[in-house]
This record gives sequence, structure tokens and C-alpha cells, in this order.
Amino acid sequence: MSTTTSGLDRILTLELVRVSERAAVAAARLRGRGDEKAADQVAVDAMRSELNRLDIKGTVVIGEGERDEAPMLYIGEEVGTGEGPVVDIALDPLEGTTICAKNLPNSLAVIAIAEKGTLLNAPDVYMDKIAIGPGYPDGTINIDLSPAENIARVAKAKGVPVNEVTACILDRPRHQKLIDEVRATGAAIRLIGDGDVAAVIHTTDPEETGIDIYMGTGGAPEGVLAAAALRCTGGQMQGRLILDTPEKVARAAKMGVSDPKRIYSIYDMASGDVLFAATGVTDGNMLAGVKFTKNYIETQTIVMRSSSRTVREIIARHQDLDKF
Ligand code: VTB
Ligand code: MG
Ligand code: MG
Repeated sequence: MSTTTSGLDRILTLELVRVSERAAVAAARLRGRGDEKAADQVAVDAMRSELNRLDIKGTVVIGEGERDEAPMLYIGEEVGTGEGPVVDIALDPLEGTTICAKNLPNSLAVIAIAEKGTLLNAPDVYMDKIAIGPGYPDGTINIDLSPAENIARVAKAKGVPVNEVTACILDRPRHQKLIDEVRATGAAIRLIGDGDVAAVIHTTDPEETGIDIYMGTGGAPEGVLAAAALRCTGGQMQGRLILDTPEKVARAAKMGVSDPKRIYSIYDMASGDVLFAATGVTDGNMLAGVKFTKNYIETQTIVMRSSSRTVREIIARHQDLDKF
């Protein structure tokens, strides 16, 4: 019997868990060591070797960078056994390398698989992003409105006063104006050091995470990964590439971006059936980090699929310790 109901073979959903688990365990061994590069490198190696065992004919479209700067999991790299569905891959083996190196909350190993040609091929530039979780009327947020207006609309749609809304923003000097504007509304801000893929996912479960809306600029590749995740849970997101130099405009054009000011909806960033998995590396608001015990290693992974909107959380105990 075929396991395909629409789009991607659903069996891949569970296969994907192994890939993000493996990367997370590798990175977690280097948590809190102050060495971002080393933690990133082991996560990349681990994710790549596990990914290459999957029966897919995959191409990395959101990865570790261009071929010249990233030796592995670079954009354009072919991954998988080559036997199986033709798919595009977006990944970040360690999203939040600094968080991991400092052993702070919410670093993740992240991967998405999508139908061929359905993910935005985003250049590695900044993207202005705004995102909310499911349950809001369409059009509640709009990247062209002021931060105050967006906060007010979220509060109204949620049925709470503005001072009960919490926005999550990356703690960066470039966000000072945004932070001031949001604070002037009376809303609360959670300032994070890194990790805006996690932050966008956190908007999908405000009761658990305390985050209602994500705002601000972060990596464009992370924007596509976040959009893939939101496609699976419901939620709204818009992004706009920040192409503020002729060099960036040219780089984006080479990747097919003809309108540098275009606003991308969540469907523009991830249009087809998509599967998404994230495993916690450090403890976080939604996912626990990897636990090492004498007899097993425990991981927690969220894995989801857009066509059914099934969201699974998988706690795994790995007892074949020599394999990790
Ligand atoms: C974000 C965040 C990442 O980069 O995209 C951010 O998700 C943006 O870049 O975890 P700056 O650090 O230059 O502000 C990270 O923090 C690191 O990749
Ligand atoms: Mg990375
Ligand atoms: Mg990253």
C-alpha cells in the first residue's frame, strides 16, 4: 500500500527524525565549551552522514552556504542515496551555534524536506520577518504596518489588552528602534541572543512558550526554515529580503530574485508539501535538550508535515551509545 496521500511520502516524516536527532546529539556533546565552530562542524558531519542514508534524491537548497565557503551541506549538494523521491532540502544542523557554545536555551538541529522546486532559494542575507501562530484571522499581521499596529492587531484578535502580548526580538543594536516602538505600546519583549527559527516556532504555542509574535531581521535561510515549520502548524508569516547593496541585489538575482523589495508570504517561501523536524540541543521553551545518562541518550524532537498538519513530539532513548 502506498503511504503517499499527497505530496511527499509520509514515511519520510519519521525518517527525518533520525537526521535531526543525530545532529543534535553531536552538537550537544560540545554544549557550553565556548567553541561555536567545533559544535557546528560536528553537527554538520552528523547530519550529513545520516541524511545520506535516506532513500531520497535530495538537493540542498538552504544549507551551510555556497560551495566555496561551505565544504559540506552547501547549496546545491546532492544528498541521500539517490534512490527515491526527488526532493529539496533546507537545513541548519546547528541553529544557534553561539547559544550552544554558551549552553543557553533554544539551540536546535533543524531540517525540512520539500517537494522539488517549492522552497524559496534565499541568499544568505538578512530578512525582515514577522510571524504569528495559528488561530488568527488571515491578514492579522502585515510587514508594511508599524510594529505598534501589528501588536495592536494581534492583541485585538487574541482578545487581550496590548500589555498581555509578548513579542520576541533578536537582541541586536539594529533593532533598537523596533524595540522602542514595541515597548511604547506596553507589550512585553523577550529579547533573544540567537535562534530565530525557534522563536518563530514558539509563536505556534503561546501558552507554553509565552511568545505571541516574532518580529525583526535575521538570516534569510532561517526565514525559509521557519516558514516551512509554520506551514506545518498553521500560522502566518511574511518576509522581505534586505538587499541594501548592489552586491546583495546581484547575488539575490543570481538565485532568481527579480524584485528586491518583494514581500514573501509563507506560501512564497514554502509552497509545496513539506516535512519539518527540529531536535533540541540545549534545553528550550518547547523542546528539552539532549540528555546524556549512563545507559542512554535522550532526545526530544518535534516533527511535522504540512499536508496533514500532524505535529508529533518524539522522545527517543538511544541505547546504542557507541553509534553516537
Ligand atoms: C538569526 C538567528 C541565528 O543569526 O537568523 C541571526 O536565527 C541573525 O544574524 O541563530 P545576526 O547574528 O547577524 O544578527 C543567528 O543568530 C546565528 O546564525
Ligand atoms: Mg548553520
Ligand atoms: Mg543558523
